[in-house]
Amino acid sequence: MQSDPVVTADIPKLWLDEPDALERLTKSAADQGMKSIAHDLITDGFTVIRSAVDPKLCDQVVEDYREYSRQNRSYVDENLDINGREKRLVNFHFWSESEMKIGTNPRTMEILDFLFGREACLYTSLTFKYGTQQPIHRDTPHFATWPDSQFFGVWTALEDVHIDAGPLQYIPGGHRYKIDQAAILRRVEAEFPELARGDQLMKALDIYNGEVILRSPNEGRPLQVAALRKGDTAIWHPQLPHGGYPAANPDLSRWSVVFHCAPTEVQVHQHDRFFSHQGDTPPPPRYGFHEAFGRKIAVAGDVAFM
Ligand SMILES: O=C(O)CCC(=O)C(=O)O
Repeated sequence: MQSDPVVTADIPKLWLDEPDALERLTKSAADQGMKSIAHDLITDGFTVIRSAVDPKLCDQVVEDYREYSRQNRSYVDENLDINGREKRLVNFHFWSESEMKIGTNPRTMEILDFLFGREACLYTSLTFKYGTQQPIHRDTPHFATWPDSQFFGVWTALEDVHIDAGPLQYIPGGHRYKIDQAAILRRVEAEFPELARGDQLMKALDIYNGEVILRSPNEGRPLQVAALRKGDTAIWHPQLPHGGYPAANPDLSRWSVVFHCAPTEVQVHQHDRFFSHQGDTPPPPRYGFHEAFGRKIAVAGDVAFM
């Protein structure tokens, strides 16, 4: 059964981003493991929880994906990238109970509750058979919230990641510099008044992404490649510049899943709102929830390749 959006006024800023975050952490009654994760996210914007997920659950997701492919052969074949490899599969947690179990992993969710200071939920997910080789980017334009940065990417390796398969890459500390997205949109509106609104917003996104690529190497510490093994979970801050390292052998699999997580009371919006919505009041809610394994799961799109 689907429930309505949960709307709460006056959610405070993410405490990890406050100037006194480290002080608050010292005073917190949280366990050492939780504190160490929060510390990493405050200082680096990235953390790894080793062996967070039972390897058998990881194997089962891969098996479920193979079964999904058998049952949807023509849809899979119609959705290959230019190199003939399967694209990213959105929201596979609605098809695979094992993937839903990974997304709602009790310890990970408890950590997210602590990081948000309120109950966390699942928004959407992406399942990867291959490395994405995605350029360095921030997630904020695609997962926009009011207040900002109420979001974490929560990525689990479903197999040991081979260095040649295009591991995750990120720029530690690169989550702190600011980009004024409203100013970018104003510039685009002034320079390209003839463009349709959707095209102006896409152009603003291109400019924003370009600025992240250009500035991140100078604003953060040296780029890191995450060496993750089956069952390890990484969590990153939405402003962290990250992506998929180029794959020396793009035919190697790199089974993995990323969950996009937010507080239940904060709705996640897309790049159109990110650039154009003004002020502190959030835009109207856009999705309700299912429930699974005691957690709220956003009803935000079906299982589909993208
Ligand atoms: O898995 C990867 O290679 C990159 C994932 C990523 O950048 C993302 O999901 O935002």
